[in-house]
Amino acid sequence: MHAWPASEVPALPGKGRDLRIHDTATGGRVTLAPGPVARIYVCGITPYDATHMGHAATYNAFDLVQRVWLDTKRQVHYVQNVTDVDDPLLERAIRDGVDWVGLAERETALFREDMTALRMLPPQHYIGAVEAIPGIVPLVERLRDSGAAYELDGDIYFSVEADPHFGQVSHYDTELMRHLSAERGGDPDRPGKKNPLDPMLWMAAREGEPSWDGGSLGAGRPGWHIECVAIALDHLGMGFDVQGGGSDLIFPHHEMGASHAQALTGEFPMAKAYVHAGMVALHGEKMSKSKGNLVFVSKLRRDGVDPAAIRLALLSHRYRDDWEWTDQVLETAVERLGRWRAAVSRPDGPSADALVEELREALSDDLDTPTALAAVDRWAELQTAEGGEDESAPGLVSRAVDALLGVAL
Ligand code: 5CA
Ligand code: ZN
Repeated sequence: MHAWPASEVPALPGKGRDLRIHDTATGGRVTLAPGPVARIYVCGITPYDATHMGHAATYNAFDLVQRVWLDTKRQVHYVQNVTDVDDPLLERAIRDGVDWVGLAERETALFREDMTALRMLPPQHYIGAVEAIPGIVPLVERLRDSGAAYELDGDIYFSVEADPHFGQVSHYDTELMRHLSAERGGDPDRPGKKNPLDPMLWMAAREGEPSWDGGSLGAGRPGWHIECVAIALDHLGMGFDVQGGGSDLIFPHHEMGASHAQALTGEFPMAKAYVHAGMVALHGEKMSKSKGNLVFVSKLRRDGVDPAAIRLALLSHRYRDDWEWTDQVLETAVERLGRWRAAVSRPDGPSADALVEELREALSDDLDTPTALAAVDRWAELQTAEGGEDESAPGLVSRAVDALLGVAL
């Protein structure tokens, strides 16, 4: 699949700091020191509805991770998937009486537009689950042939006991795992499974549902976790730097994915850090396609809201926190954008060298965006109150806010 156009990332004087980020697996901060090419996999959308502020907040967090790396003069190898065949997508297509392929294409196209408008850096590899199927089949066959997977009435399940490190991403207890598995696409109550938590790797063709040639597996379609793992291993290999997504993906998705990859390769860990963004809520409940309590990026854009203001609204919260979207959050961002733009539109101003370092320090500190915004606020206030004589300052502030925060002033 094609991704979306990249906005240019201005180079800043000096060099950024290495990222210290919270890793779900170790439960603490890790300092990431990637090689010259940092490797990141971020779980993509299931394209049955438009991009909402929760999605945007999560992609914003991983966009910042990349901007910090780029500022340390590294390259970034970024991979993202599209879950373009899965139960919720098929269910929505049936509900609305539309073709599931068309639905997925339309919503993916809208997602690309939203990401472009928000200046999110595009992945180098943007891969759909459907196009990944030829690579998924041999992985499932390997897992089955090595005894890490088994068949149940034609479906193939992964045996969680096959990975000695199973449980080391989420550290959840069995009861919670079982509960979340049932809630998030698993089938812990299906009779005949070796362990109720075992996730499906390959689902045998069902009447009225799309299916693909699965070689020795028979016709069917892939399970959710193996889809992301096949794409990640194909394009990044084991031991990549960051596996990213929202906190609702910690279990089962990222736990199972890591176990699939570790059982396949015998290597540990799949990723150096498992990074999770908090959940954005609306009216007190997690924003979710299934509940329908959504604020869409595309709707705000149609209403004439500047995408830079949407981005500032996202940045005003710490990425790991759960937070609530309100009109006030957006109003504050619109007002802040106006102040910043006025401040950089002057021909000169107070020196911004210290500000660039403050931004670097804040972002390298587990993406502390509220502190970063406060630093720019202070420069803008000083500019308004006293001005300054540094002719390079307004341009430097614009470039720094663009390069590090993805906001075009
Ligand atoms: N296709 C899978 C991942 S392989 C999926 O979870 N798709 S999704 O469309 O449901 O979500 C896309 C991303 O947005 C995921 O990282 C998910 O954790 C995140 N996300 C979904 N809802 C919210 C929310 N309310 N707040 C923050 N992030 C969210
Ligand atoms: Zn995923």
